[in-house]
Amino acid sequence: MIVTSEEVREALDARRPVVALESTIIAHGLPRPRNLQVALELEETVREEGAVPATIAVLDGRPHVGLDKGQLERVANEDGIRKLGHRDLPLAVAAGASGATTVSATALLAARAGVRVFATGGLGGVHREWTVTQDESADLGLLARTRITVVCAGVKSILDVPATLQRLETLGVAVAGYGTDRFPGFYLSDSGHPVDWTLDSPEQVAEVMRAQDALHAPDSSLVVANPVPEEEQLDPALHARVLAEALHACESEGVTGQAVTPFLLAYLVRHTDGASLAANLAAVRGNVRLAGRIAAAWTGA
Ligand code: PSU
Ligand code: MN
Repeated sequence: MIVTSEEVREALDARRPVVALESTIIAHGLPRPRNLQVALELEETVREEGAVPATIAVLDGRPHVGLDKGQLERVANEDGIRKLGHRDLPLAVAAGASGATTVSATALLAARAGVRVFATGGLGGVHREWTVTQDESADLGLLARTRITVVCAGVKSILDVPATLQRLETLGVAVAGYGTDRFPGFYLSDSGHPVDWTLDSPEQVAEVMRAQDALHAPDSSLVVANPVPEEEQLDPALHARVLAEALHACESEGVTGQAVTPFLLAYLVRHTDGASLAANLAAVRGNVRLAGRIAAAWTGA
């Protein structure tokens, strides 16, 4: 059912490092034409660390783990490419549809294909106004049930960050700051909230992964929260001002469901003159590079 590219299959069979990459950030999180460039660049970054990139998406009803250039182009440029959470996968397969995979769908497909390390920008989570909308990303529930290591810059700052941290605790998902005891804030280096655990090297992360397996703990994820470097973060005052406007616009325009996150991210790009995009890209690049190193430590390469 899952089409694993030859390169990815060979690397997995030989226990060489592989890093899964999601495609929603490409199709729905970044503006065209920059998105395709970024998709290619992220794959190149994984390669620089000696790992094989496995970008994941569904094309014509087939889940793909590892895309060639033409397939990446489809994800970046095709009109009508859907946004698929894990619940959408069987529906997309049966309909023969094409879609980009969110963190939840990517983590599921990666784990099924045998890929253990995954890099993204920021996780989805509990939205502000949760008590009214009940909007909580399916990312969290899936990560509570899937054995994968996710390298991210925390959760998107458009969310209710403390509520999301609490939900991760409740769900039993392990969270560690990478080189920091502060939980990163996606566009910002520090969300203002602490984390209980700090890991300082790819080898330490791999040790935790081995301990997860040795303990036969429930099949949950390890979240490695890697902050964007302070010199590349979005100016916190600008972030606070534009985010407040974005949340207001989202509500007054009646945006709901899957459209909320892309709407807010795009609003920030427009109203920060691209500064939020620069910070988002800096965060993703750093995460992808670290994921390559973790994958290498994990496979002992
Ligand atoms: N990280 C980014 N940009 C994004 C996303 C993550 O830097 O666009 C995507 C991920 O695919 C994540 C999704 O799973 O946003 C969350 O969407 P929702 O809140 O609708 O679950
Ligand atoms: Mn949502």
